[in-house]
Parts: sequence; C-alpha cells; structure tokens
Amino acid sequence: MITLLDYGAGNVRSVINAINHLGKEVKPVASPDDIDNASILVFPGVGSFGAMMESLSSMGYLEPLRRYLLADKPFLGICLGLQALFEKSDEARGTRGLGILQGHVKKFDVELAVPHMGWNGIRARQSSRLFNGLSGDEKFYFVHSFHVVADNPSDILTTTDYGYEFTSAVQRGNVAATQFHPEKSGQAGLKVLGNFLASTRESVNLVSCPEKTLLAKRIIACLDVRSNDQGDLVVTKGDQYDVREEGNVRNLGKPVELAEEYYRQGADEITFLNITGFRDFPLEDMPMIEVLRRTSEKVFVPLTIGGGIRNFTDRNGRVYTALEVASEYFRSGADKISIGSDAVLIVEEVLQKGGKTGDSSIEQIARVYGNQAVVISIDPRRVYVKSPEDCPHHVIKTSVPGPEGEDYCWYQCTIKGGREGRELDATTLAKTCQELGAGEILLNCIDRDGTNAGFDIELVNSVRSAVTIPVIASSGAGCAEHFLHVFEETGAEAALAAGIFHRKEVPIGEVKAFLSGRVPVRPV
Ligand code: 1PR
Repeated sequence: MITLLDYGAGNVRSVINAINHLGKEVKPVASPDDIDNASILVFPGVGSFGAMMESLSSMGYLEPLRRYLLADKPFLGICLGLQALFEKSDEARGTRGLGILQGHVKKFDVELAVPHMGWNGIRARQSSRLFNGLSGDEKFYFVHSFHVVADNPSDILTTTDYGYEFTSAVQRGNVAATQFHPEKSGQAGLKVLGNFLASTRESVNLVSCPEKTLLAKRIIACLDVRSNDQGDLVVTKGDQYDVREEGNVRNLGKPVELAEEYYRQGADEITFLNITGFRDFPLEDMPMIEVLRRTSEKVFVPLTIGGGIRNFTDRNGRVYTALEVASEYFRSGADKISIGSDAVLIVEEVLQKGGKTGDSSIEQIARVYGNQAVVISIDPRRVYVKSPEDCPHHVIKTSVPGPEGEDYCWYQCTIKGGREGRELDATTLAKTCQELGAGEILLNCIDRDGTNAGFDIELVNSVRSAVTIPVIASSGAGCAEHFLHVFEETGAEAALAAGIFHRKEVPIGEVKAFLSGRVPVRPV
C-alpha cells in the first residue's frame, strides 16, 4: 500500500492514476497518524509554497512528516513536494519549510519564459535506484517558476539546464524528490515511479550524461469535442471553426481512443476543447468529465481541458463559480484548464475599470491551482486596416496584404467559438491575462484553422513578444515543415495541431523525426 500525502490543494488524480497503472493501491492520508503509519510515502505538492506549508501545519501534518523523513523511510516528493524539504522559499518569505535538506527555493532569474514548462533532460550527479531502465537521454515534464538551491552537493541527484543549471532532483538515503513530474512524463516517468515503488531495486548509474540539457519544443495534439446530432460525444474538426459537413457534425473518432493513440505516437500533451461549452454548461455535460477521467487513467502526459469555464447559474437557480467548474475538471484528471470566451469578457472589464478586481476566474483559479494550471485560449481573426491610425488596437504591418491592398492588420478576439467579434486585440488580451495570473497562452487563428496553410507567423510573433509566459502556436499545420517554420521564425514554446493528426496525414512521430536535429524535441 502506498500512502499519498494530499493536503487538498489540487490535482493528485494523475499521481494516483500512475501508481494504480503500476499495479499498486493508494491510500490518501486522512489524519496525522496515517503519516506515522506509512511505509512508502508519496508527496505531490500542488499550488504555492506558502499555502502548502500553511495547510500542512493546520492539518497537523508537519511534525509527523518531519518524523517520517528523519526516520529515513521511503519518500518521494514531486514538484512542490521537493521544495517543501528545504528551509525556505522566496515564494513565501517568512514561511519555514521542513528544513530536512539545507538550502532554499528561488525564482528562475532567466530571460526565458517562466514557468519553465515542458520536457527537459537530466544530468545525474550520483547513482540511484530510481534510474533502473533509463539511459540518461530521456526527457521529463517540468512545470515550475521556482527551483531549489541545495547547500549540500551530496544531496543533489540530478541537475537540468534552463538559462543556467539548477537542481532537478535530490536524494538523501531513502528520501528522494523530483522537480519534474514522473506521473506526467510518459514511459520514462513511469519507470522512475515504478523504481521508487519497488523498494528492492539496486542503485545504478545512468550511462548517458548530456553536456547540456535542452527544453524540448512541445508537439500538442488537440481534440475538439462536442455532441453530434445523435447525442454522441465525438472528436470533430472545423474549417475556420465550421465543424459541419453537409449539415452534419464531422465525426473523426472517439475522444478517449484518439487521445490514447496520440499518447502512443509521442504527443507531448493532449488538449481537449469542449467546443460547445460556451452554451452547454460542462457540469451538466458529464460525458466530457468522464472522457477526462478515462483518458487520465491511461495517458501519462499533461492533459488540458477547455470549454465552458465561467460562472453559471443552472435552471434551478444554483450558482456555480468558474473555480468550481475548473475544480471538477482538475479532480477528473486535468493538469491545466483553458479559458476562452470568459477571458475576453474579464479583460474587457479590467480595461474598463482600469485595474484587476482580484475575483476574476483567472485570478481565482491561478490562486488555488497555480499560474501554470491556467491557459488562455485565444480565438482571433485578422482584421485589415489601411493604416495604424485607423483603429485603436495593436496593429501590425503585414507581409500578406488584405483584399483591398491593406498593409496593416490587427487580430480581433472573438467569443463563443468565433461567433462574436469583440473590440479587443489578441496581444492586449494575452498581456492582460498574464498580469491576471495566466500561465500559458493557446493561440489559435480562425483564418488558418483547418486550412493546412501553416501557422500565422505574424500573429504568433506579435503575441509572443508581448508576454513572458509560454505560447502555444495553433491552427493551420499542414505538414511537418510548418512546425519547423513556427519554431524557427517565432519564439513559440509549443505547436498544436488537430486536422493533420486526425486525418492521419502526418503522424506525430513523423513530425518529431523531421524536427529532430533541427530543434530540440522529446524523442518518441
Ligand atoms: O469559450 O471558454 O467556452 O472555450 C471554448 C473553446 O473551444 C475555445 O478554446 C475555442 O478555441 C474552442 N472552439 C470553440 N469553437 C470551436 C470550433 O472549431 N467551432 N475550436 C473551437 C477551435 C481551434 C483549435 C484547433 C486548431 C488546430 N479551436 O481547437 O484544434 O485550430 O486546427 P488545425 O490543426 O486543424 O488547423 P470557451
């Protein structure tokens, strides 16, 4: 029996699913005694350092946890569960950590996107039983803005490079902890977790030791999901957001099966967009929750879900907050949620009021689940203008002139799946959402969606240069070269596609094989 320390802050579903997948049962900690009685303890920290330490303290877990660690019983900390082992963190000055390991936690000080999000390598500093079956060339999934600085070099198990070298895993006796998420790192991560759970494994060295580790450019498969006219939940795909063909909703397959297939092919992440979420309330659309639950039992890479995350009053007058909707998605296995229409309305209000309110869904969800868990999905459409003075929005000079020879354009935000254009541009939206606490931008493009004409490089550059959080370029991929273009010509951290994967034109493995050696990718 594996004991899981969950202080109720967020998604531990993925960790439970991964442990179950490895054939072990999980018992969540329900009282301080459960920690004293544990024989193998896994601690996936979620949220922020201050909130985590406060919760551990108020639930009476701090002392039993210290006792457990000082007794050198088998322990695996994940992400914040690694940071908790240290003395203090810049994220919550004045709050003490467990202090089992000497050192502190500091924010990334780099000119790169923060959070450090995606698949990066490791360089081993010592042998470990966690390394059985690994070569040292694998990449693991990271998502964090803070990293530990260990005073004692003998505690460092691995380091990773992101702007500079930082400690990505620690080990002292039977206590180990990783900054990366083994439960979200595909087969390599499952090996690490499996090695930890099988206490009999011997300590081994990694054969390979990269001179420099590189953050991979992520390839994301997107599944637009909705009910068809027969009421079945299907993966569909639009051309410029029109998903109907001869009057019927295009049916490209079953969501769970397709997600599993893309995981096997080497997708670095899977995104589900509940595309009618703006009109059908997701908590009444339970099949989508079920899709997420079943997918997360078999797919061990990050899962994002979007659609319908907003405040809602049902027909009985019961009020649901966007935070409640998001929480249900996280409980069902989502690692990130994406907000589309509501983000536009929130930013309009912020701009109108001249500042944040503190209670928007973006701020609330980021506070509870962390910035990295909040993705903003933008659905912009190109609007041509003759000169920048013609409109109050963020205008760019374009190399693709408009129908009347216009040399300038702006990208208009839309809501309700592109049905309604608003007086707001994509760049302003992205910047404002970052200020509100969003951790990533999913940048679609209605003009390119389903066209196979390639990503809109001008749009990606315009938004990428306005924010410091990662940007996912989306819409228009028609061949492997398009992925190379978007990575070479913009600073996008990830590229998302749907149609070419669904139509089986270019499998994910082929995209990665083409990119390999040109840009860093996670090997399939
Ligand atoms: O507004 O918070 O309820 O979220 C609704 C979500 O559903 C938004 O993220 C929005 O992008 C998405 N959505 C709504 N309507 C559609 C539609 O197609 N009719 N999906 C839609 C479109 C675009 C991507 C697509 C890429 C890549 N989103 O999902 O996968 O364009 O396609 P390609 O590679 O085939 O070109 P809310």
